[in-house]
Amino acid sequence: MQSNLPLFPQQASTVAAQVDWLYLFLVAITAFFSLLVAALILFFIVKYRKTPGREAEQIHGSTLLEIVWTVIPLGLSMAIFVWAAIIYFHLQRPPANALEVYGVAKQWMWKFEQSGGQREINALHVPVGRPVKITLISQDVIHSFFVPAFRVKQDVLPNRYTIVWFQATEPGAYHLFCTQYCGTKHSAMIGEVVAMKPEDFEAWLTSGKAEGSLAAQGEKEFQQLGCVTCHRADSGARGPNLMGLYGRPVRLTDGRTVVADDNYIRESILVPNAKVVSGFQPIMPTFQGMISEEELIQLTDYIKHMGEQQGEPLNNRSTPTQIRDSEVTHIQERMKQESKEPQKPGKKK
Ligand code: HEC
Ligand SMILES: [Cu+2]
Repeated sequence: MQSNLPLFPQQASTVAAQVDWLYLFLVAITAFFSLLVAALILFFIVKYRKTPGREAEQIHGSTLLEIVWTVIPLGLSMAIFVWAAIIYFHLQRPPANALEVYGVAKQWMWKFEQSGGQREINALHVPVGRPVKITLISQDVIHSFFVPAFRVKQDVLPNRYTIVWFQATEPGAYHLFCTQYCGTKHSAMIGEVVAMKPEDFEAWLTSGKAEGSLAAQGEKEFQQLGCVTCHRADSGARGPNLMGLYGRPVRLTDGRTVVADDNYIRESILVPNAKVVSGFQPIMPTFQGMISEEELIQLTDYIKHMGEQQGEPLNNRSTPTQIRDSEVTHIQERMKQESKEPQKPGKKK
């Protein structure tokens, strides 16, 4: 918009211009009324200055004036509200075809992971011309993800996934800032988002040394952590079949129904008893403190894609069988035992 007047950062995403127009409108309105008030003050000072032989006159009420100075600001603020809400709604709804990326913030760095397993620190490579959805979480305090050139900003919270999306329009490297004061090295919590031509991005994806896709790593953890003992179709249905769980409503024992999204799956693993699936016993042990945020993301990604790999109908979930209380304690005991042993298969004797 204004290359020789750097009032705003470069516009490098599809929403950047919309955000700037709204912002310019706010600036214009503010400037217009500030100047109007200042000019009127000057005008009245001169026009109604004290002159001999002229007395001040009191005015009591003017319905016309009242209506005018109520309706005009109301109209203006409603226009701003509706305009901003449209942009906000747009920014809150990532398109379905978005490239999925995960980001973990910690004091004081950004860690990103593509679903193919490519990891980066303080850098994120994305293609231009395709929406990119980032699922963000913090390992410690509240941070905030801000890429000025894209005009997107999203708080990054501990214990809860938040989402930000953008579509880059121009190849280039753009600043990434943390905009939530998060400790002594907050100002060093910076990085860059590198937007590349799609073909360059494909080349970049294959150039790194990924340790296998997120889902593949998640599957490994699913075995190592013993999730399979309860969550496989042939595990005697001690736990629900997770096939096709993602994105579907889940009935809970307390009668509520919740949608199985990223946050639900994360909570199911860390605080299994917070929401117990209807028809099942609360026997699942907590994995709090045993799994890192990265591993949680991998497990979730694995569970997300479980249904797709098998191509089975999504509503083919097993029905629970009754388990006796003795069996419940037995399983919990065994889990405790197993969790004390080293989990890396390589270390087993
Ligand atoms: C001791 C058996 C057991 C183990 C081990 C176990 N779970 Fe569970 N899990 C359950 C049971 C029972 C439920 C249903 C009751 C509940 O919600 O707590 C459940 C519920 C869940 C749910 C919610 C499912 C739904 O249909 O809404 C998820 C997700 C889940 N487990 C993931 C895992 C993961 C990942 C692991 C391994 C890190 C794991 N579980 C280990 C028994 C287990
Ligand atoms: Cu921070």
